[in-house]
Amino acid sequence: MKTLISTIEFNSLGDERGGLVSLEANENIPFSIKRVYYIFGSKAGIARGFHAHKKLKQVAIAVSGSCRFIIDDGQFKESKVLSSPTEGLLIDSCVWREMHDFSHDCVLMVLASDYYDEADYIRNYQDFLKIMRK
Ligand code: T46
Repeated sequence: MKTLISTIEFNSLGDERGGLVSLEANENIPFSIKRVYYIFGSKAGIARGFHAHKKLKQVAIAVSGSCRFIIDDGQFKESKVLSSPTEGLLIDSCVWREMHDFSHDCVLMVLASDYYDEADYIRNYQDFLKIMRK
């Protein structure tokens, strides 16, 4: 069965001093990284996302705390809790994503394959379904 959740386990290079993870474009991140952003200080009960991207690929990592992603390809939906700085969620193009259940200490770091471009977003779910059913 097709799974929508694809994760990457990063090597922890930590030692007795603490943890360390190294992220390298086209090595343990499967694209050239053009942008990094992070989401933090999320208020209790808020949800984010609710869009898809036409071309953008991303890897999301909860470097602190936790949150829950819903990934939806227009046919199926799957949920994934991110709660480890050594685990990345690969978010492919053309999937609807939602983020829920942010812990107060969540820092969600996202590595993106391209620069910010509002024209790459599909922010209306009905438009997303139309595109996916073509
Ligand atoms: C995604 C999920 C996981 C920028 O100006 N530059 C940026 O690089 C980003 C990411 C956002 N923005 C602006 C656009 C909006 O005016 O910041 C504002 C908040 O962005 P948005 O409402 O799209 O944030 P989220 O948390 O709903 O979605 C974000 C990313 O936008 C999106 O690509 O896949 O995180």
